[in-house]
Amino acid sequence: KVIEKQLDYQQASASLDNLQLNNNKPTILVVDDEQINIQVLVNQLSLHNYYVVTATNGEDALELVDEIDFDLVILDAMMPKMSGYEVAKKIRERFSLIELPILILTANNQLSNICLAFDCGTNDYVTKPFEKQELLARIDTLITMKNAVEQSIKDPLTDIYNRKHLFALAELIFEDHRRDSKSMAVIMIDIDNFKLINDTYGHVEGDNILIEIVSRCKKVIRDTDLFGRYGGEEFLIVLPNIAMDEAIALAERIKQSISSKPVISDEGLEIEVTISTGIAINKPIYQNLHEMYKDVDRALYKAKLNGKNRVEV
Ligand code: GH3
Ligand code: MG
Ligand code: MG
Ligand code: MG
Repeated sequence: KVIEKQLDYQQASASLDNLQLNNNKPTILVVDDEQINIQVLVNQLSLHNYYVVTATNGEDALELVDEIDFDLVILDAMMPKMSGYEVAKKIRERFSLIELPILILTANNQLSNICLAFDCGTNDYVTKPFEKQELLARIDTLITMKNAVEQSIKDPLTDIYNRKHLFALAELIFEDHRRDSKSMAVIMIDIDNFKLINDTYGHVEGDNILIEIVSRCKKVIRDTDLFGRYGGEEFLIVLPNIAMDEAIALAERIKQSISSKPVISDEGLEIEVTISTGIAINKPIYQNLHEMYKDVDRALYKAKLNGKNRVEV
């Protein structure tokens, strides 16, 4: 059993390497405790140009879901230890219905189980033995919908949340923290002298710098923090459950990660980039998130006035 699991894991990490090399194919995680079922699906899906990663139990599946950006998870319902329903529920703690679709594939066609599956957050339910064409059609639809949603919430250049989606999620966090009197922070980042950078190195290089800045920020912030593009060269980070001193420390680390080493241009030039940052913490007097944005904007303005490449509150 242990060896089997290890092999499985090796297979999974090999898949991970492949994924990072070159893979534009939609990626599907197939979870089933029976190898024969997995094999049938892997054959079918690979033929139809999907990239397939497999797991034989829920625990491994959840680990993989944390590591790899899947487009779909196909779950067997009946598995020892953790059922497909439980796995679905756990996945839904991390990803919403529109972020990561789940399809349950099972021999069980009882109404109560079908309803349970949807209660646990699955998007679709197919019974075995399945019609190959129908299953493929359902998979295609689920993935098409996921991609469409993704495009509507992400900024195409940097692949982080766009302003509209960021605001919508931030609103939920704000209300949640207000209700429970918890502390949250908003950090606003603006690249210093970006117009000059564009004028000096061109807009294509400017775009590359935006992507690089986003990548450096991502390395510092936590998984639970919201990160989005506010405008041209302005970014917002929404930090749940954080006190002012921690937020300042985080903003300083971000500032440091950008100013400490130049961005290397396509032509090998070293481009020095700095950012200015404003921070606001939610206060009981704030009636809405908009008031917090106003404060964070004021703080950012202060950082610019006081010489840029700095953090202000
Ligand atoms: P400051 O230090 O005061 O922030 O000066 P700045 O030059 O950064 O500020 P300003 O607002 O004058 O200029 C922002 C520039 O960002 C102008 C615009 O051309 C550039 N910009 C906005 N969006 C993009 C983008 O998507 N790509 C590129 N390359 N440039 C962009
Ligand atoms: Mg099973
Ligand atoms: Mg600006
Ligand atoms: Mg700027």
